[in-house]
Amino acid sequence: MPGPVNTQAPVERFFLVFVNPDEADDHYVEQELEGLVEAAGGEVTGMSRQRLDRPHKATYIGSGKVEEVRLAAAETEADAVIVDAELTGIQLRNLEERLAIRVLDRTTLILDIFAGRAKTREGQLQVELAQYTYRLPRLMSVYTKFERQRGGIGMRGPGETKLESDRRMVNARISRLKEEIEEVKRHRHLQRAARKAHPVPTVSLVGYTSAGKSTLMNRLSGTDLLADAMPFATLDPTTRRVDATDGVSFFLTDTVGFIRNLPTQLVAAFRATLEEVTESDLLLHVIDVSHEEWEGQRDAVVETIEEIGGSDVPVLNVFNKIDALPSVDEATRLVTEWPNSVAVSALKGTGMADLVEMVRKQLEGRTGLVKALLPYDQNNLVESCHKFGRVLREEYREDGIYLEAELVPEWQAKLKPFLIAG
Ligand SMILES: Nc1nc2c(ncn2[C@@H]2O[C@H](COP(=O)(O)OP(=O)(O)OP(=O)(O)O)[C@@H](O)[C@H]2O)c(=O)[nH]1
Ligand SMILES: [Mg+2]
Repeated sequence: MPGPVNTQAPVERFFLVFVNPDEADDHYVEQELEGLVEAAGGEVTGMSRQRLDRPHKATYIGSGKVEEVRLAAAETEADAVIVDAELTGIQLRNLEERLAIRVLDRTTLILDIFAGRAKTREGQLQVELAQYTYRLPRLMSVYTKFERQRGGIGMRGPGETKLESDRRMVNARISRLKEEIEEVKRHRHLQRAARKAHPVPTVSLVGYTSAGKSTLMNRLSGTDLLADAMPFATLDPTTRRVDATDGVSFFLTDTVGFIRNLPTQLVAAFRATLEEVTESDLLLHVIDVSHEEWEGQRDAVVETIEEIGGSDVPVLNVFNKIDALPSVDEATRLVTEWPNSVAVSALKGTGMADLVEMVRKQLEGRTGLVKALLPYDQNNLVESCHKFGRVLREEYREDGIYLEAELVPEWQAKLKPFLIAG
């Protein structure tokens, strides 16, 4: 009898090439890419670095470096080389030819991780759209012998070159994906419209990948979401209602983390998911202050928020992982220096009361106290206020139902015909 067959794919081995211009960031940049390789299920065999003022048009790295990488990759028995940059189709093809090995860039790696993480239909469609959009201008590298052939590509039309027919097919696929995303989005819009109709404000967690968003979400809303040191543990968004003890209620959304140089195709493809963020009443920007590069990470997140059109949403800076700081004074100093900030440890639960209090204050302007007298046939409205708002007083009087409630403006408007003074 033959032994059990090993069905697991062998771990892919990667040789890394860095072109980071600033020596001071080396450690961080390398660690980040290694983390991405691990998240994609790969292994690092070695690395090489080149300082470049300007990348070479043909091969990105210089020709001497290309030769050095070719030898090192072969010696370490790597399956592929990853360049920590966004490469053009020409650069990819030239590098694959000269290195005699498959070549990936950072964006392809990130897209690969996303493809592995997407669970919902919408997430999967968005990742696929990003992949095709990224691949389209780089299609020519399909013709080097190291590029894996993908399904669907390769049917030749009459009188067309293979490249032309491939482009046409990818374009058709992109259009179909966009249509499908529109369809799923319409459904999501209905869900969100239902949520928006509730007199409860919405809050979204944003931040660099691994900053602790899901850990904070679990802490605040009792969810059991995956929280992991691996980058991009979260891809699809989750929303839960949070009812804090001191009378503040809001919908909290956890979503995908950001990273520096986030591929624009990815940001564009994820527009539907990220709309949730831009339409929130408040953003909690979770920052891992125990990270040596937290200020750079913070800037990258602020940039991405701008890119998705969320600059107008108020932001509360949540300095997280203060348990991992060398001293508490550090946390105190940060909070005094930065306006609209609070220091917490999502892991240990430190600072949660302060955080909730800050959220309450920020949302205060969102809800207002209304007093209304509703006819008995408006019982549905009363029920909704109970279910989703904060009813402070309710009396069944002869002339109708008297209600005092805290509501967001949309709901204040619904009660408008029944408002009473005093
Ligand atoms: N020491 C410490 N570790 C924390 C804290 N909060 C989160 N972590 C850890 O940081 C890692 C990342 O946490 P996540 O909650 O998955 O981070 P995230 O922001 O959701 O990450 P992505 O979904 O990948 O974008 C996990 O290993 C957590 O246990 C904290 O307050 N202190
Ligand atoms: Mg997460």
